[in-house]
Amino acid sequence: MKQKNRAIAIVLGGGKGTRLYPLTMDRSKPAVPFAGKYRLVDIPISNCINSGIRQIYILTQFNSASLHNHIANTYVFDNFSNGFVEILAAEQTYHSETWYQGTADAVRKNLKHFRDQAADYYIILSGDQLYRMDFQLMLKKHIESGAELTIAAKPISREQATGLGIIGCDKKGYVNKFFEKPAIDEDISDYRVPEQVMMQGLGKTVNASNEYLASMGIYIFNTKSMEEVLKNDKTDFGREVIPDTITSCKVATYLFDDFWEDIGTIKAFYEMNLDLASITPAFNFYDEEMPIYTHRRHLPATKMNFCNISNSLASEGSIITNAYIVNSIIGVRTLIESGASLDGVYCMGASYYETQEEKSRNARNGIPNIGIGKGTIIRRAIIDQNARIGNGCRIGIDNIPRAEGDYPMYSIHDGIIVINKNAVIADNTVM
Ligand code: ADQ
Ligand code: ADP
Repeated sequence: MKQKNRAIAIVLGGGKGTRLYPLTMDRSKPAVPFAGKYRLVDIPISNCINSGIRQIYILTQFNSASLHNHIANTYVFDNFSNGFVEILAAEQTYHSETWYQGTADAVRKNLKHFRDQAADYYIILSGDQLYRMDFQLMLKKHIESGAELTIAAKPISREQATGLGIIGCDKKGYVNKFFEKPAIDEDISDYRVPEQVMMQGLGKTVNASNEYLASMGIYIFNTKSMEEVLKNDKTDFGREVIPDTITSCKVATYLFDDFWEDIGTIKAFYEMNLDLASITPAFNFYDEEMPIYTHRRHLPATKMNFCNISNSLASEGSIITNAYIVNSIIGVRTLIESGASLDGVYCMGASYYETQEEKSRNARNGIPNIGIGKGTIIRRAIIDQNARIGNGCRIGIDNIPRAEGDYPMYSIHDGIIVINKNAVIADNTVM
């Protein structure tokens, strides 16, 4: 018997875009390590599982080994739930060799897979946002409103509006206009949302300066309506498909005023990670009701010998010796040697431990071991997985010119130094 009101989830896992480059140099965006022990894709997938949605597609440009491993080893459902997480990579499409041209193009190219599920609703999600949401509540609102499309919407101020899709709606909360990312000097005053709409949607008043509604890039479509609105060659949801849908379909909003943040750029990604290590982070991972799931690695607890550590997170399997660490995240299997000092560092850790034999070979070849060497000082940096940082390095501390851009072993974006995955940084390097 077909389940009632069945919804499947489609996670948009990144374009050709280079916004998280170089973290996406060797892996697809959903596989980017996050918060010490997670991958970005764990956020939307966990929200789906916690909402009882277990048919989940991840659309990504390419299926990197790390993404495949992570999904295959983490999201294994029992035989009776029909649950799956399936990666649909652009490069693997039989009929088209080209990359997904945009979000709508990615969804359109995979409609045949979604049709096989005979779902009633498609839930479209972004792959680079941090939030916790019960999609069943949104689905309930969608069904009750009789809309063909419901857009999750967050009250925001005029200053926040430039990077987001802005929703205009009538007194009942139905969407009547949409403006994708208005410039700061654009007059959008007629997009102000009536107070009663905020009140109806949230059951409470909002901060007086939050008079606009931003699209959170989270959409619930009736399956037939989505098929209809994609019968063209429009490539993007935000720029084209959503504005079109408003003219042809009944579109509702689902108001949401809890924590929600886009983490799609190096700066946002860095700041959000470090915030998680602060005393009162904006997002709470410590929630057993709606946990964020990830790969069970069966690693031992982290060992700390004579350390001074504050406002920091240490993931499992690390060994930290005689180090000073503040405002930092230490990822899984990180080895930090004596006298190292870290401030404002997101260290992603390692995907394996080197054997004694490998370490001896490193020593013979003059290559640092994976981890952070003796007496190395690092400020304001992201260190990608398996990086080898030698002894006595000074990274991000000296007052030297640091031009933004990509260099052989690292990049600088928004003043943040990003050490590449597998990078080899020789002893006494200054950058
Ligand atoms: P953006 O996040 O700027 O705005 P977009 O670049 O389309 O929109 O990204 C949406 C999601 O799709 C991201 O997770 C991205 O990685 C992914 N994505 C982008 N191109 C893709 C492609 N070719 N194939 C697969 N996935 C792809 C959108 C809306 C705004 C809204 C914000 C909220 O357009 O209206 O306000 O999200 O963050
Ligand atoms: P994790 O899920 O712990 O973050 P990865 O997905 O990066 O780890 O790697 C998964 C597994 O692949 C590791 O547990 C390790 O066994 C293996 N692995 C990855 N890279 C290497 C390597 N360069 N040499 C040996 N084993 C590796």
